[in-house]
Amino acid sequence: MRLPLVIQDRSFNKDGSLHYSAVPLLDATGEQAVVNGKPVFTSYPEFFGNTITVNGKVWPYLDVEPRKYRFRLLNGSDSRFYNMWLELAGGGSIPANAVGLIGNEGGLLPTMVSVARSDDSGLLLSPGERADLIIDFSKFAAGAILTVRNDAATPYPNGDDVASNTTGRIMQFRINKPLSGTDTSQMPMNPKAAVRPAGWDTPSRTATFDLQETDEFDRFVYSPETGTALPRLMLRVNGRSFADPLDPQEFHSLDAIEDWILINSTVDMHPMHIHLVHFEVLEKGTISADDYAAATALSMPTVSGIGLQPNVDELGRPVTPGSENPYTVHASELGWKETVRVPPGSDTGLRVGYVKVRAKFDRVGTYMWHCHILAHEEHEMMRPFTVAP
Ligand SMILES: [Cu+2]
Repeated sequence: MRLPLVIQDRSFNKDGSLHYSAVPLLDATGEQAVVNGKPVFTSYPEFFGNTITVNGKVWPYLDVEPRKYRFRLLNGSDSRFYNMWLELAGGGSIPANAVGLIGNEGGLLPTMVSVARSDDSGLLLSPGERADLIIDFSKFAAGAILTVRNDAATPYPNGDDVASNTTGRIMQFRINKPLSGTDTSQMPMNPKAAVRPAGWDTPSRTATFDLQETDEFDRFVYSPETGTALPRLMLRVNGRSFADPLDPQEFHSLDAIEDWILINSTVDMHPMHIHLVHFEVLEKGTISADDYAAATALSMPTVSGIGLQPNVDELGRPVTPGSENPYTVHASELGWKETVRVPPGSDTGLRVGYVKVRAKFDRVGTYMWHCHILAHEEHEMMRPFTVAP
């Protein structure tokens, strides 16, 4: 059995229609902006719904047989991350070999990753990320009920809003169907090693992109919470908005193999999605804020001489590669990726996060790359790049 599961958070109005928050957009004089005679509203730079839907249904359940099922998960939420795990009704532990991650966006993983439990190994999915997952329901008693839970903080990872009784529940599996035939399938322990193109170990160039959260000072939003007007948040890449001209780093020679370093000085984790290419995630870690400040300015085209330190957390402490710490590359990120979670800077400002990826740009054209928090993308955290002979 192979089933797609599209996970999204939604809010609803009393009549059942979808609710999406919007606030008046104010101009520099404090009056609501008007375009073509109509008052302008703007969205928040993040949206979090208060219910969870799977394939369009709120908190659904699936009746299953006591056999292996293969699921293709997509986090299709606007802004919400999920750290998912299974909870057995009535208590009891989940066997580590009952839940195996075998692939992500670009294909299969070199080694299956157990993502069974909340304590040390949930399945973390940011908006835009996909997971190829096998659950073996034969490891549980007939009649068992498994709830897919979530305990990711919102905004991730530094937000105060820890998943609640509502957003902490995603769906259920109820093992109450008879076995329709013998399950002869095996859990694939080593699904597929990456096959890298020729020249992979000698990239021709390193491009550096700085993810920024800045304020607009001629556009304001009214905040109902505080009763005050605040500058509208603008997210930029190297100081550029979506419609700004291409930076030399955003031109790629056809078939070039290049590294991209994505730097994150904000407190949010940004799931950056690059169109066209599948890439390999090489490093995650931090940069000291002093090195970063010395090498950058808001309008910088490139950064050089910065002290990258892989597998170092927001306080400069070493972290174990492959661990759950967001400042290292996790085993679930070892396949071909399309979206990579870029770790945040520290809230003390001592260090900023970074990730380094490698890709081959093998098709001519102009493509997009953007934060897959859709509200960030719509607040300008999106850029084009061009591949040409
Ligand atoms: Cu973002």
